[in-house]
Amino acid sequence: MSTRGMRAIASAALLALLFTSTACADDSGTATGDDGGAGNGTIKSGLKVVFLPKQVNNPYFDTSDNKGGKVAVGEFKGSYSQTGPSEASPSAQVSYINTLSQQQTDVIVVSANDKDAVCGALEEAQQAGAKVVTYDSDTNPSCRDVFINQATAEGIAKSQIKLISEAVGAEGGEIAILSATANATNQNAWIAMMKTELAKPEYAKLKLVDTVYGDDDDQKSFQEAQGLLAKHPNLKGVISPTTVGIAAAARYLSGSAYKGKVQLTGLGTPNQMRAYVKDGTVKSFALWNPADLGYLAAYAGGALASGLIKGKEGDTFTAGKLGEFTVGKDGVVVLGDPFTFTAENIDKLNF
Ligand code: RAM
Repeated sequence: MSTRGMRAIASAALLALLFTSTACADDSGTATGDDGGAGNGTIKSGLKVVFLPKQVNNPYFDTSDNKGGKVAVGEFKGSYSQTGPSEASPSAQVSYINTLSQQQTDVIVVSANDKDAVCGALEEAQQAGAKVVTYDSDTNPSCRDVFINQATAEGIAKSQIKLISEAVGAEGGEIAILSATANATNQNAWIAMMKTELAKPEYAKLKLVDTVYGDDDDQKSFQEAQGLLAKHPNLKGVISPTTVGIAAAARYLSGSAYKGKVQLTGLGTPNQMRAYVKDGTVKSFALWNPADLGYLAAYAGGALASGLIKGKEGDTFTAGKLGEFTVGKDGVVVLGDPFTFTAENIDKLNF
């Protein structure tokens, strides 16, 4: 079978998987904490679980927290809430964490804007009895119990470079990155791996000429995209590995003379990107299911706070409809592989 045929089958299978879990997102399951090996108890009911995203006005986190985390916490009969800053700046989350410590929160689920800035506050929260789960963007491993990683940094980077290479075509040329905040743990890990990937012979014709930061702010990201095009007249493509950045860059390109000429890919939500795939600004982009990420993070927090796992390598726990997961090295649990969205599948997904 051709590589393309195999890829099509693999994509269809992944889409089916994504679909199934999205469709099930509102199912209310049993309060199971059946952990398949790390203890036989169930998750305690009544746990207070609070999600603290990078920022609260971001559709990506609305989905991960309010569509995923909330459902999971409901399943194990805890109390769910989301709180956080409206701007994704390095230290903006600290005062929220301090408040959560004082309120005797059982589980704090946090996506860190800066791996160091929130560490002291999280350690105090742990001393006050909270379990700390990072998701999406990690802190230093020493100040959390587990990190729920959406996909490996290597897997994300490989998919981003492959997508921009396919979009730009065989001639290659100059490319740039429009990232989130300069200190974001997740984007920085992905960018480092993208550079490793770009060093491979098959990508010799792609040249990374700039990396800029839109701070996960729509206006700043729009202006940074505009600035990149003004500064690099030969630019052939932009990778924006942030849902805020890619949507803003797509909006800029679609209203400019660069539409369809300068390629754009990155990590986006299908609902924010649909119009730009349909109008030809973007051929493809990637993401995981944010609802599943939040759902898994909540279950990990529930298992920690119930003493079912300690967050050590080899610990296993069951995350409701997603099944069993094993804690890996450094307390990391991986959700799965990134998924690619194109004109063919974008109408089938809604988040
Ligand atoms: C933005 C945030 C988030 C990242 C996604 C892809 O919403 O930066 O941390 O995971 O994009």
